[in-house]
Amino acid sequence: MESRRKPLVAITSVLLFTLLVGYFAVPSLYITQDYAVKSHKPSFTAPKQNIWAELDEVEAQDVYEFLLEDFKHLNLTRHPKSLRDNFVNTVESLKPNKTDAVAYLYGDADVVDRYAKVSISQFTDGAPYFFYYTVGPLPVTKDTKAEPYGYPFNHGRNWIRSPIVDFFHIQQFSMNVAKNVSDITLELLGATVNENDPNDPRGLVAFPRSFRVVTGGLNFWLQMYRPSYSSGARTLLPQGLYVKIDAKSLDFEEWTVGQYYYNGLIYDDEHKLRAAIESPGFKKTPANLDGPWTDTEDFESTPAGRELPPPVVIQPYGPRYQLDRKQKYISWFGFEFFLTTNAAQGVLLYDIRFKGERVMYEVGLQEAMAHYAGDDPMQGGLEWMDSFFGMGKDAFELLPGYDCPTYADYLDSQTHDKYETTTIPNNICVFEYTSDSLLARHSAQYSTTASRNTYLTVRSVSTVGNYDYTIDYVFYLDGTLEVKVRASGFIFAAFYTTNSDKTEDEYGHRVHTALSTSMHDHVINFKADMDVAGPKNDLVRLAIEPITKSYSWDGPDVPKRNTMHLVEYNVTEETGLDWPKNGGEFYIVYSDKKNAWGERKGYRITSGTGLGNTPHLTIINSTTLGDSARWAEHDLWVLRQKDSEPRGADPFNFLEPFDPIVNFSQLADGESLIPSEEYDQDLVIYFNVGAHQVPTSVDIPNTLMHTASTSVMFIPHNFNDRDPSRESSQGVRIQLDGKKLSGRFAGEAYDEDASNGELRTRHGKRDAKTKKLKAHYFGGTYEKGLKVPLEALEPNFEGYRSTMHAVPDLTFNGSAVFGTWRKED
Ligand SMILES: *[C@@H]1O[C@H](CO)[C@@H](O)[C@H](O)[C@H]1NC(C)=O
Ligand SMILES: *[C@@H]1O[C@H](CO)[C@@H](O)[C@H](O)[C@H]1NC(C)=O
Ligand SMILES: *[C@@H]1O[C@H](CO)[C@@H](O)[C@H](O)[C@H]1NC(C)=O
Ligand SMILES: *[C@@H]1O[C@H](CO)[C@@H](O)[C@H](O)[C@H]1NC(C)=O
Ligand SMILES: *[C@@H]1O[C@H](CO)[C@@H](O)[C@H](O)[C@H]1NC(C)=O
Ligand SMILES: *[C@@H]1O[C@H](CO)[C@@H](O)[C@H](O)[C@H]1NC(C)=O
Ligand SMILES: *[C@@H]1O[C@H](CO)[C@@H](O)[C@H](O)[C@H]1NC(C)=O
Ligand SMILES: [Cu+2]
Repeated sequence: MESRRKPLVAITSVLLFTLLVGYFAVPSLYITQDYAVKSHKPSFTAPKQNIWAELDEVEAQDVYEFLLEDFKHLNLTRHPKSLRDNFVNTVESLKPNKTDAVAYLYGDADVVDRYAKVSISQFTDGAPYFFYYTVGPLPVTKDTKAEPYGYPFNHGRNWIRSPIVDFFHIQQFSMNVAKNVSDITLELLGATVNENDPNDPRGLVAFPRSFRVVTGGLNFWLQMYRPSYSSGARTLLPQGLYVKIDAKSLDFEEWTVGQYYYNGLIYDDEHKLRAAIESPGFKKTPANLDGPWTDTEDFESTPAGRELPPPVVIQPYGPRYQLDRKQKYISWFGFEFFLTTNAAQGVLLYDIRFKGERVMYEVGLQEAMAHYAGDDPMQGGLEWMDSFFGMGKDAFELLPGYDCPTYADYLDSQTHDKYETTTIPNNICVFEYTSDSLLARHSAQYSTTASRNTYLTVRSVSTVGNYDYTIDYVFYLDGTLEVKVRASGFIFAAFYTTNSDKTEDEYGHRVHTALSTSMHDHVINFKADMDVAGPKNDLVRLAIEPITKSYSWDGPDVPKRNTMHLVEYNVTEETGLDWPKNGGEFYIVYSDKKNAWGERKGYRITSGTGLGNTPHLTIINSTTLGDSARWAEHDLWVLRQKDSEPRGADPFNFLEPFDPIVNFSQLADGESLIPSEEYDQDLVIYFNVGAHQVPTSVDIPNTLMHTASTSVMFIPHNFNDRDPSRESSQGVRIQLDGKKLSGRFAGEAYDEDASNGELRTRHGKRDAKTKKLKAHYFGGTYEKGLKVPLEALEPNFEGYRSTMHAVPDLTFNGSAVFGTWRKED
């Protein structure tokens, strides 16, 4: 019997990890599940290799060494100081073409060669560029080559031009601007920047909204913020002063300070603002000061009951899934899939099968966008594309017993940037959970039957600056798959001037003295490469429509009956769809194969659980987004699957919204979905989750996950011949006493012994009087009381030590694209 040991609380030390080889050198706390009376965990190995696995540290180093040699002519430096240097930026595994992957998974082909996808930062023609290359096959041999990686991109180009050369100078310039007008900031905001300690709680920080990209460089507005005391509440502490910076020149010596904006008015320069302040009648706005109101916890309150811990779920007998940790392969009641990660996207699942049949080749996040609106220069142009910062890079350790049950399995992931590998421990969890509501139940006259709804969840949490996204892939016993995202953390709030001439109330609600929530749309895009019972699929809109019809059996009494019926519409070309009004259509991906009843095997795609329908972007033709996120404009897209279109988005899109490297409109360009020579009916779905968020007072201090959540569900639609959860669910059937036909259909012969063998009994005892089994359990049961160790109920964080999380500060530093920049002398 294998004892299950796993890190309960590992020490997160992103910086430390970069110095140590492997994370095993880092002390961790462990729990032993010595209360597990049986082990359901024989050694388990994936049937195939995980061909999507992220590069390990050895592979990444191999690639770095190869590139340093192969691109010798670029004088690649290991320690870049700015984008004026040439260097290897990011390194990750290149996902194999589906064509090759499928030949390996389902044919006789050899395992697919491993390749890396790298970005190299290169200063060319007086400007910084990022170039994508593939490097392979790996490990490096004399056959290994670096080749431009351009085929998935707009115009086949493998590069983007960066509008930014030097992060240090953006930060420094912004702080210098604020320092130069210290008299103004003191007068209007009651604080000045502290150069020696930018986080001085009494100081100010100047935060650049540096993503309104114009040709050849940047124009940006910056806004003053108070640093938060401790909890990271900076985005609740905007101040009412904004400054425009013209940073179009790649030479920061040429940058200039433009207009100032305060209380609804524009001032051409600091002198004009000074003069106005000194003139009579100048109207000041209230201060937005930090205080206990930004605290995330209330440690003091003691309402009755708070002293008792809440109920928890335990898993005394171990999990029922099987996990191959090395290959990151999971098998659970018919579901089988591979898991991998990368810095930009986080968790990706591949080759999802149910009961041996293909369901999805791939499902994974493409981009997490948040688009704000407001009547000030920060909120009015605010937009984030969080894969740029790194949904995987920013997926930090999970807290056992809180983020996931204590008994979950925790996996690590690795990312590579600027010649270093970072291991983030315990940042993915896998667990089963039993819902508080049943999967199925029925009370018959003489019996009641109940089947528990136990599901499998794969979870990670990405903390991108102010926001925390909990991303779940949930598998249900009937073959349903749910993709769910919940948001928490600090909202990115707007300064509230309390100026009745402004239109600020059109964009949110006032939630503190000088603070307003600011409306925004979260649109989070996923790709689902559907292979429902094989690759040949098509999308059908099954409409539920009203109809007036005569039926022969109605006769003259009812000449015409108002009723409803089903109508099928084939989706015959690549297109975007919105969820239908009144849920009046089902979007079904059908296979060319049929079930036993002659019905086409399908999976229905629908807006799932959480807060209403999943949203698409409200804004039409966003001025900020350009062509960088057209996928946000509809709920669901159906496209042809193509090896040349592996992704619907790219983190570099954030830098060039008006000429994005991935132009989604070119993917969704109306090609025919009618089978033909060049279309073999393999389709791909892109879908969005998220929210139209108008935060309210309950979002202070943090947004709450139970309402800030939506999901999309993939539900078997005649995929099987009957409900497959029947054979896997666990539950009980209670027979009622004293009736011969107990629990059976009328007329069915009663055979006292019939149920003996099939159905388990708890103690094999029959009712003394009737001789009948009273309760028939199906699936395992708990047989006796357990001594549960405290750790199963309450994780032990004593001795928890941790160093800094590399949460990005939402400037360019620390992003998946730019990596971490360290000042070096
Ligand atoms: C690399 O360094 C050599 C020698 O200093 C120099 O001649 C060459 O121009 C450099 N190449 C690049 C691309 O910077
Ligand atoms: C970038 O981030 C790293 C790690 O958080 C930090 O040490 C460094 O000072 C930052 N650089 C800039 C320019 O902000
Ligand atoms: C700050 O003021 C100094 C002195 O007037 C000036 O040289 C410098 O350019 C100013 N810096 C910024 C960022 O405005
Ligand atoms: C829709 O597609 C199915 C399957 O390809 C086909 O049998 C049917 O005729 C199509 N219906 C219409 C109205 O084109
Ligand atoms: C979107 O806006 C741009 C200007 O920002 C304009 O050139 C373009 O025609 C607009 N496109 C559509 C489809 O409205
Ligand atoms: C993958 O597919 C693309 C697009 O068809 C093709 O250009 C590329 O060569 C393929 N890669 C491999 C390794 O076959
Ligand atoms: C993106 O693709 C669409 C459709 O092909 C096209 O109209 C648009 O001009 C493209 N945008 C860019 C910046 O190339
Ligand atoms: Cu939000």
